[in-house]
Amino acid sequence: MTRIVNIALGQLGPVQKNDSRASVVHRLCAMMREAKSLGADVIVYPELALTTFFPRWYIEDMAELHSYYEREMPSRETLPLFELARELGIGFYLGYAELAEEAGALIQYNTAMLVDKTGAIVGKYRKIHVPGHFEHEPWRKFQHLEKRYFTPGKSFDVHQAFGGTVGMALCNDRRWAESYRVMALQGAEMIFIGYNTPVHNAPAPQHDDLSLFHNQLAVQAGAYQNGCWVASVAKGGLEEGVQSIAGSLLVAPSGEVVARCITQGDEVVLGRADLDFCAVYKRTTFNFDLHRHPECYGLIVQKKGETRAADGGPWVG
Ligand code: CDT
Repeated sequence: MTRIVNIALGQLGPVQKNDSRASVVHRLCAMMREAKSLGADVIVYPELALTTFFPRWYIEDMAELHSYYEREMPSRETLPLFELARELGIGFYLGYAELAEEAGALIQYNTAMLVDKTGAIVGKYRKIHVPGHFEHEPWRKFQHLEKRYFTPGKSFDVHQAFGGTVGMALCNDRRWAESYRVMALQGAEMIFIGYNTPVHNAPAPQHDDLSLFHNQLAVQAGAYQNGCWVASVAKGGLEEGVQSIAGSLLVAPSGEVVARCITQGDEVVLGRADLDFCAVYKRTTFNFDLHRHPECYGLIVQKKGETRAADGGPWVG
């Protein structure tokens, strides 16, 4: 049995505030059809793909805020995606804002789901490394209020799908070595990541010129150090006056980029992932069983940070 998975990068261009869910789903469906025509088994869409990136605004009205979240999945507006997946026999990963009811309370998550070729949800992931800030900070050109709008998730799980082991992450997670490693320790062979990354990060404007470089650096390192395929997909372009990086890519377990989007808009690019190629790294250089020393890594889970009082306390993100 071959273990080739054809992975389509389903990069989205901007979604403006007044774009309806139906219009976005229409774009996603067109991309799904194109991916299928290229021979894709699965298409990876971005983070918060169904709406504009609303954490750029301080929204006090709860009804307005909650209009960006999904209360159920599939919802009436997203059902066509599930139906098309089943009709075409193609899976998808999709990021969206989730409003979950837990013990009578509404909890807001930044979520991704994995859907198989029958249109069934295989698993969900709730973003753990939620970036940005909690309070309104008017000095910024635009806000990044993810910490206000999303409760962090609790675990990086893996799922059996498309003939292999799949993990999911979202945007800022891709910058953290821990994300990949926890999934790789569960045997992840493919990791799907959606992102929305503004070029400008107000607390660290000196990084703005490096935002595409850092995106690629993080994903290449994560793939190589864990012997995984990583598909990382943007919502890019100029959205409500804010420029976000595009640069979606598929990286092999060797750390090499094997497919890449080249525009700032809706774009489908196919990459061929041989899952057996993971073993070339997982059984040699990164053979965890042979080479890891967990007895030396205790601090990683015992300690959160290394902030020194002399630095004047924690910096902002
Ligand atoms: N969506 C998301 O996680 N974006 C972040 C930008 C953080 S800047 C406060 C990212 O890591 O790309």
